[in-house]
Amino acid sequence: MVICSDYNRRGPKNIPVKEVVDEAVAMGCTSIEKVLVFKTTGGKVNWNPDIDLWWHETVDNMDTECAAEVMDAEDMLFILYTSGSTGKPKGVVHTCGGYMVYTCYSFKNVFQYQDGDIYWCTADVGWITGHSYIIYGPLLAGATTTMFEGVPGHPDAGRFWHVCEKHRVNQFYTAPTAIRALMAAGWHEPEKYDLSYLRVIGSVGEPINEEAWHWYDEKVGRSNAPIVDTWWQTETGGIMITPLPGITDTKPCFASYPLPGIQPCLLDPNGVELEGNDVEGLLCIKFPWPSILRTTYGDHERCRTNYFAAFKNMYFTGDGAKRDEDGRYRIIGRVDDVINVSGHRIGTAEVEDAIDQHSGVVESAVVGYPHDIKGQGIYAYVKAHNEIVDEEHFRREILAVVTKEIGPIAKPDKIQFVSQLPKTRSGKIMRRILRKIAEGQTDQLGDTSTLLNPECVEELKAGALV
Ligand code: 7RM
Repeated sequence: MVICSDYNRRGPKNIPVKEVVDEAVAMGCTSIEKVLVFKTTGGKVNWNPDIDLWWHETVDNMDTECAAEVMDAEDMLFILYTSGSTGKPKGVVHTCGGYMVYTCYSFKNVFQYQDGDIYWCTADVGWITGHSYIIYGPLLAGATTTMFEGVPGHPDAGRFWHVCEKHRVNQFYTAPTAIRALMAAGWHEPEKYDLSYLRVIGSVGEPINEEAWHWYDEKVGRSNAPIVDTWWQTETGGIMITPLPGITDTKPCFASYPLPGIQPCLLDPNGVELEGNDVEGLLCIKFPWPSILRTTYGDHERCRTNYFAAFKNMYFTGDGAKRDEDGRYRIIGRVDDVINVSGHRIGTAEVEDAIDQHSGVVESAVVGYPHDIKGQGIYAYVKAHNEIVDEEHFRREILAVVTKEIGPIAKPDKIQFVSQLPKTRSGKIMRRILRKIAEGQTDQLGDTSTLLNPECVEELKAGALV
């Protein structure tokens, strides 16, 4: 059974959720027997009486008692798909016992939740942050958790602060991309609201830049609500590295210290652990924790090679990090081909796969570049089969394919059409060059002599969209 709404509200737009579900069912999700639809907007929907049921007509006739199903601690709880450096997204599997123990424990401690508090996490529930810290952690802890349907900037840049004031929110948890967008849209906006109930404010999803950290601290937290810069991943299930409010001194851009029980370490590329402080390396975890991923759905070997084979007896996170003179961690970002767009992990390979599905495309290469609001933007280099007649039309078609295959979040911000991509002799695309061009640093391309087709560099530079 699928439970969905007719539409979701997203700022001024209504998203046709039922229509998306209809399409999935039609495409061959043969296991689906019923679709239970909650009427949110009452907008127009297609109705198949064989499988569709209205929520309001169905629940009225239901028993109010429902016996809990007994589960084994290691039974699967959910699968959440996440991007890696290669191939299709992996289905990260979490199980009942460990995940619930850890999200409850970390929620209570990181947010210092007290009875009677009102907590609000603005994440999308479809992201691991929504799973762990809107639903499981807070509800297991008996907390009051706020759910918000909308976007930060609608109807204006004061929306979040208005909700905080109205519901007297005590703990507020959001992402740097939202902070930067709100900061740009209304530097003084938070001052118009009573935010005196806020005791802890959190950040998650990507490195928070220093300017955004200070704005969040001063304008939102009024220098009186510690920022918890929480580092973790879909695979870790819950928060791993974070300051603890009132216990750890905060430092801009630093996720700081691991939670009790978590054992991070930094390795050099040869897998040698870097001892002591003031070092930088690949972030690994030495010892398992309750909500560690159990497998990648349908492919256990892939889980092993992806996370546990890079370095012996270690979980490898895919992130690089620094440890300062006091042992605090600062996360630098992904070391693999993964772009972090507004806190969403997007594999460059996935976007390339989607673009390549357009029949007019020969091949493509996707890289990230610094973006003021999103953290990173998506830059695509596309080689077409034939001469392009209408670039704008072609661009729109490519964006439509990406939206359909992955989702609107993966739409390239920039598409540069090229006659060839820079290739090494072994046929690998030289992403380093493409990354530099996308960043506007054409004077820092480095050695291009190992390219099979060094002549393409001038064309790439001339056509750069910067
Ligand atoms: C919770 C979540 C995981 C990746 C991770 C990092 C990046 C997350 C922070 C961060 C710097 C942070 N799960 N990341 N939190 N980088 N500081 N506080 O985001 O699976 O979607 O992404 O996100 O690169 O590996 S996720």
